[in-house]
This record gives sequence, C-alpha cells and structure tokens, in this order.
Amino acid sequence: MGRSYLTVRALVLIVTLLVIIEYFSLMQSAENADKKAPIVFRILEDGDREGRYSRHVLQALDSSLYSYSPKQHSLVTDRVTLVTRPGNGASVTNTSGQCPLIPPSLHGRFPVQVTDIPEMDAMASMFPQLQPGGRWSPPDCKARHKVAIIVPYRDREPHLRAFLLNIHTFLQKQQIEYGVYIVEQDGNQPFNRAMLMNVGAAEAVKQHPDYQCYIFHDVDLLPEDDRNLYTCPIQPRHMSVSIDSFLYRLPYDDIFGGVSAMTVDQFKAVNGFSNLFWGWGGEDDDMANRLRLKKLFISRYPANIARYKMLKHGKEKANPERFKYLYSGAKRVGRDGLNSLKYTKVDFVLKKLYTWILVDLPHLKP
Ligand code: NGS
Repeated sequence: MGRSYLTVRALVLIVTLLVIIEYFSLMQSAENADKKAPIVFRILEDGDREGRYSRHVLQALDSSLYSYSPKQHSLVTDRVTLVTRPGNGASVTNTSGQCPLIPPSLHGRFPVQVTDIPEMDAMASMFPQLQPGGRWSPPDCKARHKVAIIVPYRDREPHLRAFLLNIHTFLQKQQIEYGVYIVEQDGNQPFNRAMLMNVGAAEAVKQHPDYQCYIFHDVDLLPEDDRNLYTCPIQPRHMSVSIDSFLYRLPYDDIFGGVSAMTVDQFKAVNGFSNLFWGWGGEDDDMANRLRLKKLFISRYPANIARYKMLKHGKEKANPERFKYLYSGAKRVGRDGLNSLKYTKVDFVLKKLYTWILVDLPHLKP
C-alpha cells in the first residue's frame, strides 16, 4: 500500500516535471524564432534571393519596381525612388505622392498597451487627426491601401477601448487609409460573428465604395509587431498566426479565425460568410472551405511577425450545430452569405473613434 502510494506520487512528480519542461521549451523556441530574425525590413537586391534574407516578410516585392545604388544612397527611377537609411531600413516612394512601399516609421515589436486605457472621450482627444467614424488617411502621402477594419462586437467595452487605443496607433504608423467599423449585435441571441462581419463589410462599402479590402478583426486581439502590415492581400491572408495564449503556435493549418484579410473582390467571390453559425465556432472554418472551393488559398506572414496578444475573457458557449453546417457548407455557398444577408439597423453613429453599427439579426432559413 505504502509502496504503491509512493510510486504514484513519484509518477505524478515526473509527469509534472515533464509538462513544465515542455512548457519552457515551447516558450524558448518561440523566443528563439524571433531572435533569429532581427531584421526590420529589407528590400532584396539581385543575388540576395537565397540565403541571408530568406525570412523576410516582403520577399515577394518585385525587384523591378526599384533599383538600388549603394554609392548614391538615393536613386530616382522613372517609377520609384529608393531611399536607403543607415542600418537595415529602406523605404520606397514614387514620384506621384504615393506613400512609401515600406512605411518609414516601423519599429518591429512594440509593447501592447493593456492597462491604464483612457475612457473614450479622453482617447478621442489623443487622435485629433481622425475623421468622423474612426477614419484616417496619411496626411503627407497617398495611401496604397484603403482598408475597412470590421470588428464583430457585443458587450466588451474594456476590450473595445484597449483595441481602439492600440489599433489606431498601430495603423497610423503603417500609412494605410482605413476606417474602423464596430458591428454590435443587439439582443440576447447567441453571437453570430460571421453575420456581423457580413453586415460590416456591406455597410463599409455602402459608406465608402472605394475600400479595396476588409480586415476582419476580433476585438480581443492586439497586434504586437508593426511589421504585420494591414495591407490588402493578394490571396486571403490569415493574420493572427501566433497568439500569446496559444504559446505563439498556429493551432491548425486551415485556421482563418481571429484576424483575417480579404479583398472586396475575394469576399464577393465566396459570397461572404455563411449567416447560419449562431454561437461559438465553425464560421471561420466554413470560410476556409469557401476559399478552397473558389480556388483561393490562405496566405500568412511569418509567425515571429504576425503575433498577437489576446485579452482575457470567459469561454463562450459553443454552437452545437456547427459541425452540421460545416459539413453541408459547400452546397450552400451560392445562396447563404452576402446575397441572402438580412438585418435591421437599430442604430448607426459616426463616433469619433469608430463607426458604430448596432444590428438586429434574424435567423435565416438554411
Ligand atoms: C476550432 C473552431 C474554430 C476556432 C478555432 C480556434 O475548433 O471556429 O477552433 O478557436 N472550429 C470549430 O469549432 C468547428 S480559439 O481557440 O481561437 O477560440 O476559430
């Protein structure tokens, strides 16, 4: 009896030790992954494609867009100007007043602010350049991207304030023209994240038809690195690749939840999100299926850049029907989505920090 008790205790101790060791090794490897890539931004020259800068987030930049002269340190071509800076920075501007391809005031990793968040009114005075409805465009150059940030929302005011404070600061450094749309679900029905995102997308382009893309953004996720550019993607981009509460690991390859970017055309091509997912889970997987069906694929920035802090909250109630709708989703793409969307706009206000859209969502027939 005594001996088996000791054996069990020893086993429990060993397992606990193993779990602790695994935890620290995961943390360590996430940190090391970052240490290996101290680069902020570099433009590749011919011959650099292999090797030295192989982890670069902007690898896809076409070198024919610019040319480079190490002696002159500044060179004008007929299309663009490349200005090199000491260290590892470089920025590209063109002659027609467009913003640089690489925003000049990025710093990489920065401390996310989650405490001492000001009240809305005080915060509004911190961003005097915002246009009504939480819209902004860079004052000194023409933005390359016009982005609607769509945030499905209900009942999380402290998260909303933290989100707004961080996201406005972050986006303005990136020289993107943007507007923030907080789409709030009225009533007590289970949360329908996907339908709220459809509403946000529809309302944003109704207000400003020149938006080129949407970034669908959970209110509890705060970007930690300003190289995570909120630009319009060539292929749909899953942005919340590594989240602190998941030990900065991607849970599975096809995940498309949290933060994701799609152009207006890509969103139209897949008929938006399904309207049928009430309660937590599945709606993002259904979108991943829609993308595959339309021969689009999910792109991602590297995990050491696409990092997020998740604000703490209780677990939401999972939707017991999510697997049913997920498995039968393919046959509904053409009739369940943007083209079947219905909602009642209960309120609509161009607030200082964001456009607020309060909606009542009906249950639509499958
Ligand atoms: C999957 C859910 C997704 C969800 C993902 C991560 O299981 O909707 O977990 O969730 N799919 C289904 O339930 C079918 S998270 O850990 O971020 O809350 O996005």
